[in-house]
Amino acid sequence: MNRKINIALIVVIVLSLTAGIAAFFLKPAAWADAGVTTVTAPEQVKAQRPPCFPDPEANYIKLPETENLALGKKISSGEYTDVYAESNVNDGKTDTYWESKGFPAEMTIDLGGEHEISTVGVRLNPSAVWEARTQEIAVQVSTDGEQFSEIVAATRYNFDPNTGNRIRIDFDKTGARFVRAVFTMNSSARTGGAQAAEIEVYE
Ligand SMILES: [Ca+2]
Repeated sequence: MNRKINIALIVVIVLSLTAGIAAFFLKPAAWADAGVTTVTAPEQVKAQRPPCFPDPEANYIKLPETENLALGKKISSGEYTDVYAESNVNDGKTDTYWESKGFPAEMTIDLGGEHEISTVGVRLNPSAVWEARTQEIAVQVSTDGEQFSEIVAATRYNFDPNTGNRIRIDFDKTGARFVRAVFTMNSSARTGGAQAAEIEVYE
């Protein structure tokens, strides 16, 4: 007798669960009648900033949105500090960086062919732990990799996390295959060399 009651209870429970699941999946229209609103989730691949929050990058120095010609290209430089090898300077990541051993420090990028270029950008990690600093940089260009001409004389640029820890060097459009950034000073007390997370070149 008890066994029959147990079976009957199990049947009732199973039927109730089945009905509940069916109602959940098959009757959204009934929910609407009950005051429930269904909202389709937007397509989203990263965290979105609600409009009421200020844009943390609003004051960042703008760099061109065109192709960065330096990305992944052949580069050459002198000695570097510790593990901060030159290959970090054009890997497309701001959390990897090149640090030279001493000054002057030259970083030469072979664009692989001649381009009409007009902007060089230098980035440090935008994180606030990379406090503001000044670096002195000149820009030289070449078409053959041997004869270089200076198109921007040594100038002191302020890197500041409030403006994205990046600087932009603009000059008259010039034909170049090789671009060389010459660093001659870094005000950061943490290093005796040049630092760059990325050096970028744009037409
Ligand atoms: Ca990098």
